[in-house]
Amino acid sequence: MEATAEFVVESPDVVYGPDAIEAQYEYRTTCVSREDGVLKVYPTSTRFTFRTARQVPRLGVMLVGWGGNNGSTLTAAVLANRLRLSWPTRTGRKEANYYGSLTQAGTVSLGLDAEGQEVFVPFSALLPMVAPDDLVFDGWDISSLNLAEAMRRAQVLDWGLQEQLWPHLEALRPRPSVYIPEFIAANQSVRADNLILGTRAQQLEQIRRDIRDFRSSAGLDKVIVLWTANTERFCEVIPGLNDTAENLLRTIQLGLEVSPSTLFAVASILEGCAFLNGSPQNTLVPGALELARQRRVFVGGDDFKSGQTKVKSVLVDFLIGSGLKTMSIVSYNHLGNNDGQNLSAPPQFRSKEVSKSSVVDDMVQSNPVLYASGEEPDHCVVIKYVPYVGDSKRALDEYTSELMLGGTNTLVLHNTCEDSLLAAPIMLDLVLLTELCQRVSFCTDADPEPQGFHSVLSLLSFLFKAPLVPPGSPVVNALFRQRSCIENILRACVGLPPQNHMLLEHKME
Ligand code: NAI
Ligand code: DG6
Repeated sequence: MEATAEFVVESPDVVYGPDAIEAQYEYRTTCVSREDGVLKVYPTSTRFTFRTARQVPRLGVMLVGWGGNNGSTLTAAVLANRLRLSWPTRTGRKEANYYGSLTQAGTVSLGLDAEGQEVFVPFSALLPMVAPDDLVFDGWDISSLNLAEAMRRAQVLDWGLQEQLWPHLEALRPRPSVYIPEFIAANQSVRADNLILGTRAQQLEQIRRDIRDFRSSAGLDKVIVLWTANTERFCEVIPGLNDTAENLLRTIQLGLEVSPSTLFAVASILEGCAFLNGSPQNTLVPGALELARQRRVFVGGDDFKSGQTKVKSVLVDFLIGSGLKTMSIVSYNHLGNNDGQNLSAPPQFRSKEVSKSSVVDDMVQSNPVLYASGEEPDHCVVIKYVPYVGDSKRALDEYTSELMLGGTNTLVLHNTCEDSLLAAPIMLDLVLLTELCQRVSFCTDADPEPQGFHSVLSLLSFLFKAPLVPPGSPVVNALFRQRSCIENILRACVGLPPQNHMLLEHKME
């Protein structure tokens, strides 16, 4: 496969204009209704026109928690790639890459060539996307360390790489941020030396000024804000406080309870910037969701789906999908980075426990042959802070499933990895895909008024442990269904049919 492959779709349904790619697309699906005890299935077809603007913007990314392990690692990774850095390790020289990024290191099949072989291109070749090397970073942190010092504190990257990056990162310093001690663990107070003071309303205004300042001083067309700061405790959703956009804005003006992450979400939305939540807490309270909808701004969340949960959303899909009845899932983690220290406090652990535990619901509910209504596997999540292992997270999982005729199958997994090196490429994909979605509009024959995707950008589900979806929309956790959703929607934008893996050409004499 060629590493970079430009392609053109030769079809009367696809027009490559100077400004946009326009594709006519037949969306074929089915409607099901229950009639007299029988499920009636009606194939349906809707004609869509997709329009994708071709001009990629100069894109800025503002990370909340910029000086953390994920924030500093992502910034370092983009710089290392931009500068084409390589460095010695005990197993030989390594070169910068974007492994772990769906858009940069994943591929899609365009179809079969004359020899009947599949032709793959990088995911990023499907539609014009911002190149990660061109991203411009800025952000906030309650800790004042510059990005070089933050990289050293994180202890994620090889020393030879850190040395080369140091002069480039040293000049980058996080902007002061909002610190409300009761939302994160008390053990975080020692790093809180870089703060926006004042009332909640003044803090909101400062965040908004920061976004505007970054946009103008860096000459950006767009800014996306991504929360990668500490996991907060859940906030209560209370009528009158944060249940509507109006109430949430009033709450901020009155200085009533609002979490720092919700304050950042509101500031981003008011500035017209997409906001993505990489942590598990319920930042996007109903009032924030309503505000996003009113302002037509994308929001996405919650909690990056990086290692253990990604495997879980494949493995349980495999088990239940192949007809085995998974009855128990037990997941232990221990890690020694600052995230682990913050999660050692019960309210912050609780936020993570909730998001890590919700990830098999759709698979269980998809199989009424195995599970009676309301029945679900036992699911236990344990996280322990073990400073010595640093960012190298250990995840141990045990899956126990019932086999036919009373048999039992127990699978045990041990997964060790640098947590931030898994999270950073996911952050990259989130930003690149969100930006791309901002350039896509569509209409149908029945509703010719062009519209964009719903403000709750559920297309990003692949990248989140507890995907936010529009009200009433099914939540999909199964990883390959999530991946197919992204791939097939992007294919639709260039008039390609969904990937069906049937390979009928090879099933005929
Ligand atoms: P970290 O603790 O190294 O970084 C978080 C940073 O946020 C710290 O530098 C801290 O000073 C800063 N911070 C805390 N409150 C802040 C506020 N109000 N405003 C601005 N900055 C603030 O943690 P790490 O490893 O970078 O993870 C970040 C988040 O991503 C955590 O919530 C973690 O649970 C979540 N996450 C991480 C994954 C991974 O694989 N690394 C996967 C899924 C989620
Ligand atoms: C311990 O689980 C710490 C967490 O922040 C995780 O490392 C992070 O959420 C990644 O979780 P997972 O399940 O996607 O590997």
